[in-house]
Amino acid sequence: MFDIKEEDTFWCTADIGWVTGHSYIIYGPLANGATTVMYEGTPDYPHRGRFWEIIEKYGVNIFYTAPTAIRTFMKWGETHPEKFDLSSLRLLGSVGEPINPEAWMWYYNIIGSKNCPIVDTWWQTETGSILITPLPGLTKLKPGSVTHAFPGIEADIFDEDGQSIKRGAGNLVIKNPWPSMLRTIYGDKKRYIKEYWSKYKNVYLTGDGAKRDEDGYLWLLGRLDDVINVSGHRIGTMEIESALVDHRAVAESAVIGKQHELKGQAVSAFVTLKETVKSSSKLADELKKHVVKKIGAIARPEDIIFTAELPKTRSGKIMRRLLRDIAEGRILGDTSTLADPSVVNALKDKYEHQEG
Ligand code: 7RM
Repeated sequence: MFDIKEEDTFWCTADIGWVTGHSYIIYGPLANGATTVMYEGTPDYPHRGRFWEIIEKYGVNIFYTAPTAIRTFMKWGETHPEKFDLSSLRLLGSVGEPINPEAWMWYYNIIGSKNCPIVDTWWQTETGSILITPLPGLTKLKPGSVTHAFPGIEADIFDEDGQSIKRGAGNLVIKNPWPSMLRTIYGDKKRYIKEYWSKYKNVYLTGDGAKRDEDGYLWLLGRLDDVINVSGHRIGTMEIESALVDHRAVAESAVIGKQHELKGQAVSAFVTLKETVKSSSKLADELKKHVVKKIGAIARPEDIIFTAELPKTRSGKIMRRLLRDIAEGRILGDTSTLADPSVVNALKDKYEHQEG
């Protein structure tokens, strides 16, 4: 997956408490005899070029980070990476969320100088290691696609009845066992069987939505719990978020379905703008139109809420469940895994203010 050699210096920027951290900062690189970089700190201290400075200083060859970080670097602008020599890099990796094509291109052009393949690696805590990824140098890449399952892994997309979907969207499943797979949920075997092995017989349910395109490439659409149902049309959060981030003013976005009397659910979009852009109701209208142009009228956001920050876990995953609580005026659920708990309260105040 990473084409790692003993001479390589590998840097995975994940939080070490996230499965990506201990697996790919410690076990993976060290078991392969490579050198690993461990960094504890934020990417903007003491300055916004910190990561690029570390790559230059230690001659990092393989760099593995998350789309949320890449979108933050895009928001800060390319002047920061441009100050450092990144020519030691030969391979880039992405993990944790679907990477939108715009962020993929930025990563490829600005960080990789159009010289480094990107491995977009799909996996879960449950799978224990990467199961779907391009093979660097072998797989023809498509920005935003995880491409194909790793050799030996039988990934498939099933419809509700367990039929394989050859083209189009459905539930991502794994059909055969693999070395690092989950064996139980500690102290709760029943839940293990219910969550992962009950929908389809002898097939592992990942809980993610995915689609297969006309060339047989796999694209992740987000968690099934997050899928939005507008007047009977199922829309992945990823599709709308990617359309929003495609607009020149937008740095990051999180989309949720909010209860709606007529449509079942209506689309609410939380949007972080690039630092040079000011929010306005005119811009909100423009963004709604942009989504309609990219996807269609069905995906048009009912409201756009501008926010400086989105609620994220320490591994950078947006907690859409909390955004739904805010949009539907509920008391916030468990916030203990947030990287910065103050973000949701600020957002809640702002949302109530904007609604009022
Ligand atoms: C490694 C990790 C698992 C969930 C998974 C997906 C999402 C992870 C990708 C991705 C699209 C990717 N473990 N996910 N990698 N979605 N493309 N390359 O993240 O247990 O914390 O999360 O993360 O939804 O089910 S995890």
